[in-house]
Parts: sequence; structure tokens; C-alpha cells
Amino acid sequence: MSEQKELSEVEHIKTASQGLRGKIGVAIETGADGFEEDDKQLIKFHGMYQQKDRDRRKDENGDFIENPTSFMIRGRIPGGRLTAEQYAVWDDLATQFGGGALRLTTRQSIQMHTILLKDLKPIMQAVYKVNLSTMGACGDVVRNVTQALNPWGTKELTQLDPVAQLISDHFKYKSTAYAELWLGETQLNKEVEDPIYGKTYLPRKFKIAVTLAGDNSVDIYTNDMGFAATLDANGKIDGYFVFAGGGLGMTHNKPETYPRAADLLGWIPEKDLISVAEGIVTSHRDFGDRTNRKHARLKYVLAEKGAEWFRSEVERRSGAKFDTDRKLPKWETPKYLGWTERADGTLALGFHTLSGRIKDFADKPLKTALRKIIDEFNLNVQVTADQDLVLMGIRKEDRPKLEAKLKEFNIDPASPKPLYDRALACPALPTCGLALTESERTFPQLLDSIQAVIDKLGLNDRAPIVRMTGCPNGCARPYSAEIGIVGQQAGGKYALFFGGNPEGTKVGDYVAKKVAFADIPVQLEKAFSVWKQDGKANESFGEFVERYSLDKFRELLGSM
Ligand code: SRM
Ligand code: SF4
Repeated sequence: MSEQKELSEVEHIKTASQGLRGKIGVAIETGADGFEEDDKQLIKFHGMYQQKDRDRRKDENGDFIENPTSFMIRGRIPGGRLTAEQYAVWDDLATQFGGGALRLTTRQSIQMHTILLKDLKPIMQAVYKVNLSTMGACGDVVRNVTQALNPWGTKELTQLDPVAQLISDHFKYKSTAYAELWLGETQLNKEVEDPIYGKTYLPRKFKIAVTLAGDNSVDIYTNDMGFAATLDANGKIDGYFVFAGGGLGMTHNKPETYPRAADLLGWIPEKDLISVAEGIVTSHRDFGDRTNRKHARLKYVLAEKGAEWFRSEVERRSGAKFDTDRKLPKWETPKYLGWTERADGTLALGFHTLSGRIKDFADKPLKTALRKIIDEFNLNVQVTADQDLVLMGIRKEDRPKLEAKLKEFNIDPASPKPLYDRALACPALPTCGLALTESERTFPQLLDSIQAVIDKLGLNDRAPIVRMTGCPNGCARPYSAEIGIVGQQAGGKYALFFGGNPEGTKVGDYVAKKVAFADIPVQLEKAFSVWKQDGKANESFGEFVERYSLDKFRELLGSM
């Protein structure tokens, strides 16, 4: 077989795309309601997915009707940082085109669903006007760069703003297709070379997180590449611990696919940031598997060639030398929900939103309330990797007014109980084409029933991190949670994963398979009872699982 034949289909589509153009322009011009098959792959590089509402609906005669094609759009918002004006634009677009809902994502971005093709262009233009875009938010390129949260406004954490921005800008693709197709720019060089991505881009998506060493609010080990900054005696960034090869996607019953925590490559001085980042991204470009998309992520290169080999390859490409003797500080995940005082004397409010869905619920006009507050008090916003929002720059004297406003709207920014603080669920049905089961829509009910178990056993002070997804792709990072609930089979069957810890330094593994939705709390009660009985004082569920062993849990739950 020739090498050309072995390449995956998407590789051919990228090569023939004329810089990610394909026939996207034709569909826009002719007023089509959807894109051709090949272009469905290319539009991802422009920050969108073609979807269908998967809820089956009947017409007045009781016959099933074909649900219309619609689009999901995702922003490129480095570090999840937005001004009040930028937030307002997303909010307005959601009202006008996105069914009245915004969705905060697990990579500090914003998505909108149920968009029609004809509305894509005005959306892209409105986002671009406030200096943001959707370019490369999806596709085989560097995606939204995540960044440690900074409700405190410290100068140490603020230094990460230009770092995340620099990395994001450096790895933006060079094709002018985006400007031409969506922004209507015509004086463009169509033949522009892309020194990093070439004509075939990366073999697969690539995710990057930046933080301060010790602060794991970004779940750094789940990223393809991570930089954890260290500080000199004056609090200035002097270098980075560098991580590579994390990733979560897997497929049930295919053990050759698996979630993986990133390897620590070592420490580098500050000046080597971009050359090392390029060394890692181009290693993925050159060694990632372009014949099998299920095996194309950087994590498989690390797993198969080894961290030692990878370190030397990156050193060769970048000219930098990793210091492998430096000791990494202990990781923590700082609490950000509630009120915090900022270094500039203003306040921040960590605002809990379950699963990041911002809309006007029947008894709770969350979208309207957030918009009013952000506008009225002119607040900057940071979307968190846990699908929450941090509102920043609130003057101390405005706090009572802001609280009164929230009360007026019947909105409580606090999470109901510790279990809900860091709980995540992916969108799944009805928009996600890959969902096997429900996730976001049934998550509140599931959390309430797990909370009942926690209450019964008196474990509120150690409530574990629970995350749920509608398939094994891992979008709500279930494998780095203490409890991962992962859609396995249509009809509502889930696999349970234990083994992650609160600091987010490990990934877990199966402890039960094909558990019916209603049985999840029953299975968890068995596990929590052993933890309560045999766990040490204050031992987290994650630590206990490590000591007790996954095999013993598999035996206890009896559904493997
Ligand atoms: Fe994801 C595909 C939603 C974070 C791993 N992800 C999808 C798609 C686009 C489905 C599709 O391909 O048709 C989902 C759209 C659903 C919808 O209707 O909105 C989707 N992923 C999401 C979001 C919105 C989940 C959320 O609850 O917030 C997150 C958007 C992040 C962003 O702003 O960029 C999201 N996805 C993640 C993460 C977590 C992370 O990056 O921190 C992961 C695991 C980490 C990783 O990449 O390994 C993740 N998504 C996947 C995968 C599996 C990739 C793999 O290596 O196998 C897919 C499927 C694929 O790419 O083929 C996927
Ligand atoms: Fe869809 Fe699966 Fe991602 Fe959930 S985890 S959004 S079901 S791809």
C-alpha cells in the first residue's frame, strides 16, 4: 500500500483545501443551509461545527420530522479573559442567533448553539469587531490557550496574560481564508506560507495551558503542552516547568486508546518559552500519526517513544536545555468561588454556573442578570476551566447594590454545596453528534442524588470532584476527576472511573461498566461507605482510592 493511501481522510481534505477554503465560500454565497462533507471538516478550523438537534420530534400527524441543520460556534478567548464590552457582544449574539443561550466551556471559552448558516458571517464579524475571533477554536491546530485564574489580581498571576496571548498569537494559522470568507476582506495574499502548520496543519487538535507552578486551576496534566511559571526573588517570571503529552480522549473497548497525564520534561529559562513551545508543537506535527485519528494525539508519541526521547528531540529543535533537577512545588487548586479582595482594592465575585449554561431559566433569569451586572458595573470577566465565571473590578461600595440586583433576579452566585463546586458536565445530547448518553441535561438530577448519599454519610467536608460526559471523549475531563461518569451505551448506561485526585495530577481508570443512570448513586454509596469506614481523617476520596486500590473497588462494585 502506498503511503498516500494510508493517510486518514481528513489529511487529504486539508491538503486539497487551498488554505482551509474548500467550497465554504460557495455555501455562504448560495445561501445553503449546510456545508458539503469535506467542508464540514474545514469549518472546524474556522471555529464551528455543523450539528443537528438530536431530539427526535414529531409533526402534527405524529410522524418524525428531520431536525434542521444548525451550527455550534466557539470563541478563541485566551485565558478566558473578556472585557465587559466583549462579554456583551457574545451575550447579544446569543440572544439574536443562539437560541438565547451561551455555554461556558471547560477550556475557558464560550460556545453558542443552534445557529443557522446564514447567520455565521454576522456573528464572526461582530466578534472580530471587539478584537476576538473564532479562528482555530476547533480543528487540527493549537486551540484556546487556558490560563490560571486571577480573581485576586496579583501581579504574579497577571504576568500570565501576555504569556497566554503570545502563545495563542504565535500558533494562529497564517491562512487568510478566515478574513476572506467571514470578514469580507479582499486584499489578501492567498498564497501565504505557514512555517509551523504547512499545508496539512497538525495531525490532530493541540491544547496548551499556562499557569504558575503550584496552581493547577487549569488541569495542566490533561493538556498536550503546559507551562508552569516560576518566579524570581522580585516575583517576575524567570522560567517554566514544561509538560507534554497529556490528553483524555479514548474509545470504550479499545485499550489502545487511553487518557494520559502529561510528562514533566523539565524546567527552562524564560527566554526559551517560544522556541520550546515550537519544538513541541512541531514534534507533534512531524511524529503524530496521520494515518489514524484515534492515535494521532501527541500523548501517543510520548507514550510510545518515551519522555527521554521526546525531551532530546525538543532540545534538538529548540536549542534549549531542560533542567531536570528542579523540584516541582506541590500542586493546589485555589478556591475562587464567592467574594475575593483584589490587589487593586476592588473585589471579584466567583460566580458558579452549573455546566456553564447561561440562559434565562424559568424561575431564574441568569443571562439577563449577568448581562445587567456586567454592563452596569463595567466588569471584566474570566471564564474558568470549571465552567464558571469570575466577575472582576467591583468597587467595594458597589457590593451591596450588586447583591441587591442579584436578589431581585432570584440569582444566587454560590454553588449549593461543596459537591457542586467543581462538578462538570459536557453538553452531550441534543447538540453533540458523538454523544452516546445524556450528560448536562441529567447532571443536576444526578448531582442531587449523589448529594443525598453525601448527606446521609456525613461527607460534605470532603465532597469529591464529580464529572460527567456523554461519551468517552472526555470533554468535561472525567478521568482527572475523583469520580468520572462516562456515557458508554445508548439507553443511559455509564462507565465509572476512579483514580483522579483533587490536585489534578493523575488520570483514573474503569471501576464499573454499563451502570444504569439510576444505579450510579447506589454504586457510589457502596464506594463512599468503604471510604467513610476505612479512610483516614480528612482523606480525600482520590487519596483513599489510591491506597485502597482500583481492583478492590472493581470487586466491590461488581460490574466490570
Ligand atoms: Fe471536546 C469533540 C465539546 C473540551 C476531548 N468536544 C467535541 C465536540 C466538538 C463534538 C464533535 O466532535 O462533534 C463537542 C461539541 C459538543 C457541543 O454540542 O457543544 C465537544 N469539548 C467540548 C466542550 C464544549 C465541553 C464542555 O463541557 O465545555 C469543551 C470545549 C473546549 C474549548 O473551549 O475548546 C471541550 N474536549 C474538551 C476536553 C477538555 C479540555 O480540553 O480541557 C477534552 C479532553 C482533553 C483532550 O483533548 O484530550 C475534549 N472533544 C474531545 C474529543 C476527544 C479527542 C481525542 O483525543 O480523542 C473529541 C472528539 C474528537 O476530537 O474526535 C471532542
Ligand atoms: Fe460530546 Fe462526548 Fe464531548 Fe460530551 S464528551 S461533548 S458527548 S464528544
